[in-house]
Amino acid sequence: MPNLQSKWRFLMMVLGVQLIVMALLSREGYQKRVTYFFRIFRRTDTGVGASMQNHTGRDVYANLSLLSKSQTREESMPYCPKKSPLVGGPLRVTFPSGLTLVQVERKNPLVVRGGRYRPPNCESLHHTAIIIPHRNREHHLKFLLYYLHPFLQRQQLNYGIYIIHQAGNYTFNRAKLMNVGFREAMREEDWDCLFFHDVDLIPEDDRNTYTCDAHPKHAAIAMDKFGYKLPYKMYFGGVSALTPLQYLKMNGFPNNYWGWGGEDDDIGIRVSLGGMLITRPSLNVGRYKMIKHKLDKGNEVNPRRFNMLAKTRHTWKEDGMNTVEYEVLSREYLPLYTNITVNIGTEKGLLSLPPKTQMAPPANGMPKKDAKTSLPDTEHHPLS
Ligand code: UD2
Ligand code: MN
Repeated sequence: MPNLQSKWRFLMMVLGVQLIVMALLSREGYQKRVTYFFRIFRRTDTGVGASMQNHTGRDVYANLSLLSKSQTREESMPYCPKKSPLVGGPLRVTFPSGLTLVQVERKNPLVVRGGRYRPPNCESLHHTAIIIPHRNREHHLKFLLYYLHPFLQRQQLNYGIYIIHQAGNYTFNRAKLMNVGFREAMREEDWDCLFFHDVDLIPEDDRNTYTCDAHPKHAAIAMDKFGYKLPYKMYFGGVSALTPLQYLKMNGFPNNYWGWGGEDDDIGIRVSLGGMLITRPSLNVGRYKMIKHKLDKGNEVNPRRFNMLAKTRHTWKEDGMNTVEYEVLSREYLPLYTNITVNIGTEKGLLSLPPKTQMAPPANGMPKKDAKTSLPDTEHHPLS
């Protein structure tokens, strides 16, 4: 049986230990240790979700339903904030089979005829047109629309999407289609920024804002196909953004690059010939996934591209926006985009025009032209 003295000694010991523990805890490191403990608990609670987020990002449609359609637009709405509260960072990008344009429409109830949108509750600070050169890539277009619409809505932009569809089977000409897109989009609205966008590039981070900078912007800086790195310093391919003034300052894009390659470098050279610099988002923001594909039939590698690039400094003023010639075959205001089908001719110009029915075959997934929503068919544009 322990006597009273040893009980007393035991009690003192316990008290002593407690005092030491308290003294330790109240020292500088206390807070750190407590935080550490809490972090351990939090990690076990939400670890899976958190790590999934870091690697795969958010659903591009998350929280978009917060934008309600029911509210009627008031005459004088406040401007949207400089930084949209819906922008959050990395997005999850996958390409599920079976997606249809009707599903994309349903997911985007606030997008109106011609692929136009403006925020329902505030006046946007930015009016951006997206110009997409296109032929026979309906499968890619569907995915791009699925991701691009909510992406742009998250950024509270007033925007419109234009597909510039090259008619016929003659060699593809990406840069000339961009010139057409510029002219045709500006005819419709006083856009303050134009995004020139490959159909197969999906942005992976909504902080990559689709607005223009003080200098031409190259947005697709980090692509999966280049290991999320810039392939070379002057690279200007994929997705780029210019104000109308910047675009005209460099006389737009070249019209004479037929087939794959070279035109993006020519455009990069024009930026500096126009006395401008290239701006870029950071590597972790300007991220894109390219939908895998092979080189298209009708877009064979252009063997003359290096010779042409060597001459850009002599040719840029004589070839570009000031000389682009084309014929608009149809303009369709579809639910998710405006489709402009265009005859851009060949190297020799706009000489032989086949009958219209042969020039613009109805593309898969593209509704037939609706007489009510189309402008007059034939407009010739030898531009001054
Ligand atoms: C690279 C560049 C691209 C361009 C091209 C050379 C990237 C991510 N992009 O793309 O900006 O400089 O090289 O020309 O590095 N298209 C059609 N139908 C066709 C052919 C092309 O719609 O039959 C359009 C479409 O928007 C496509 C774009 O042209 O995304 C570029 O063509 P690509 O995707 O075949 O070339 P790619 O991926 O090598
Ligand atoms: Mn591509």
